[in-house]
Amino acid sequence: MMIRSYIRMSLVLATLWLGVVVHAAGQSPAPVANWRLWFNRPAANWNEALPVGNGRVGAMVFGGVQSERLQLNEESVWTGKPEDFINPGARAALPVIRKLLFAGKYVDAQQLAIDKMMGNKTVNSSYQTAGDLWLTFPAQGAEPEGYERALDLETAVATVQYRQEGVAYTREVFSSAPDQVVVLRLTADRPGALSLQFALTRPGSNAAVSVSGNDILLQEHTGGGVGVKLVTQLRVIPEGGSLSAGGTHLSIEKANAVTVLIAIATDYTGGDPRTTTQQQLTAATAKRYEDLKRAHIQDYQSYFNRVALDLGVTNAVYFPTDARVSALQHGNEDPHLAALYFQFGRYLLISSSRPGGLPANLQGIWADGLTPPWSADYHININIQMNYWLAEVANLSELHLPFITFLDKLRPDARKTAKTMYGIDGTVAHFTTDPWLFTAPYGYPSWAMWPMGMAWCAQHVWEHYAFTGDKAFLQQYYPILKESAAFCAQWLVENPATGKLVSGPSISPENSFQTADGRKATMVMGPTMDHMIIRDLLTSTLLAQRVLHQDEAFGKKLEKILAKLSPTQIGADGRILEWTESFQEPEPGHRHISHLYGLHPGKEITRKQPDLFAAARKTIDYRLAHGGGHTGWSRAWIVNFFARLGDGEAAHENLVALFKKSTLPNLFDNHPPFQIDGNFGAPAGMAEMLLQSHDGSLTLLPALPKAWATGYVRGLCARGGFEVSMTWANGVLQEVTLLSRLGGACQVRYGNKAVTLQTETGKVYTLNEDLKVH
Ligand code: FUC
Repeated sequence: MMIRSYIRMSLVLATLWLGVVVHAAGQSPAPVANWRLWFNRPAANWNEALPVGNGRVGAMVFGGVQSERLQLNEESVWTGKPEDFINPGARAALPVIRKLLFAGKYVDAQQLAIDKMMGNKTVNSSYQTAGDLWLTFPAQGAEPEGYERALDLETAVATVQYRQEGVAYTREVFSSAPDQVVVLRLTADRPGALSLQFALTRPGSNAAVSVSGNDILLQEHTGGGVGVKLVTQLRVIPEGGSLSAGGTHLSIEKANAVTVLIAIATDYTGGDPRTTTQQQLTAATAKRYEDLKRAHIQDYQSYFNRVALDLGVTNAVYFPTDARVSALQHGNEDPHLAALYFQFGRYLLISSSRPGGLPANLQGIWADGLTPPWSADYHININIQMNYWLAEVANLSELHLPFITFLDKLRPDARKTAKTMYGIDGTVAHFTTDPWLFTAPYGYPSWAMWPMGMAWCAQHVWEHYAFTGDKAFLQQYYPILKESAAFCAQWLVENPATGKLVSGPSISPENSFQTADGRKATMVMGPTMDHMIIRDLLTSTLLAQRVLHQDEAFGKKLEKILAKLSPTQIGADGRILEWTESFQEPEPGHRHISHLYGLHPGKEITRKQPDLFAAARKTIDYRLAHGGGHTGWSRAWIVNFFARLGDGEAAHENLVALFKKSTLPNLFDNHPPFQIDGNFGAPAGMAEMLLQSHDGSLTLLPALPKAWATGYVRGLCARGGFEVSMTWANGVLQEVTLLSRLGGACQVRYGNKAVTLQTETGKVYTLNEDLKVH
């Protein structure tokens, strides 16, 4: 143990003084600088294990030598069931609560909301593990040598390699989208060297496990009968040697190689999961391992290879990933780790969000045990939205679709909640939901009384269109925008003091303020974020109507509302007001920075409004000065804010803070605990540092930090259907290439220069640092 920690410390120190540039970015990459996470020891816990996934089925690979664990997941392994828990008293209480809030009786209003607005959700629901596969190897005299555990982001294959008693052992693990199974392959360089036992378990001891032929079958009706029916089925295919069965396990003796196939299914979308796993295993068994692997890599690379990024390489790349993270925590510079984190974000999205499936939850698809934090659900007051900030810009547009189809499925319940709770049309959702598709609030108003969940999410429909120009898509999903806008149109009420339209009762997620008599409250009429979201939503809905030539009359109504909507205000101290009035803040460094929605992901605050732009800067500086950014996702959001403010150094500083304070050894984002939103949000912020397209022009390198002085990026996407590649050196743009997918005009900006190009569909335009086409 002591020797191990000595070696690790030496590696850290070596990295520190070896933190020199071995390869300037922009040149062809040094061979070692590839996209791999690797470690020289097995995972000591779940936060060190390596994730593989095909969007639906995932595994965390621990890489133990004598005992290997693959913790398994399937996206629909959920307990619970649909439940209508709308509080029947809501509708009558609504005008009373509004009146109390307008009169400044915040605490009284809050009490009424607890009694009359919060639903009584009685059915527990949680995402859960699909089980664990255990491989047990016989004890050997000698210690393993040359141990390496790795995840190759270029192939999406995890490997474990070591030598023991003169034999080299290799394991490969991947989750195949084409074949819908997890595949594990064990080989050794000496014939007959593989003897081991396989067992399948699930926490809670309620699963029925049986063995038949080459298969182990695990079945459970999750949630004690209130949840999905789960089947996890394992097939062991040895080459050489013998296979024998125990009560609940299978053993292999002296095999040359073994292929293991794992199929997991539930009845979430109907059908018999047992039939599904059987069919998937039959089909995969008929294929050779090499063919399964080839199909997997081909499919995965069709997404992954669309973007290349080089921010520079130092000697740090010679060190294991955990040593790099730890060296960075000691002040080492490692731009390649930032690029690795970016590509890891893309890897995680490809592995947890595929068309036809559920969206990535709070942990993507990877969660251990039966009670993951926050049930690993879909929080819709920032978290799931952040999961998808990366999708379009990082050239993974199709992977955005699970979120949008999920919103579509939320609509019936969202309509019912709007009507029953508030007596109005359209769709509403609150702070969170799950695959049982509820939209009513429950719990405490301090986080739940926020009717803007759907309105924020709906914006993703417009964003997908803005990047792709896909009119058929917009036509199909326009009702998500329209119904949410319809809700907002009726939800807003006039503030008697200002004559402006305000949203309420509502909160500024999940922040609180101090009332005049020193008490803590959360609900108001008119939190700033609500108006920013509504402004964004109504504007996008109007744009969609113009594209689709429909709903003109409704559009006129929206225009009137926009004109009367309460504007974003700047307080006496120069910050953006978070609520309609300036309150004392019990938590000035609060993790939610909701009133900067207009800066990011919204587009209300740009350099075209210098006052708001400066106020946004003050707002974020103030939050940070009071300990802000202390959760992974909050820090990731801050990276995006500074990118939008055009401050590359501050954006980079916060990215490094994310690596230092909120990153686990396997590069998972740490809330704490692990929460995947930061893994998507920070790479999205990195993309914003390199390219922005939210304000009508395409801005190149708007927030390039000194630490990335020389580099290149290929394949980022911009609104208007442009694919952008750039090289830069010593902080200066060298060349930019634009592929116009949709044709049309495009204003390109770099520093103080701007040029407008008239582009043709499918044509490539190359510009130099003066933005001259050549
Ligand atoms: C939001 C945040 C929490 C956490 C939870 C899952 O409500 O306020 O920090 O990320 O979602």
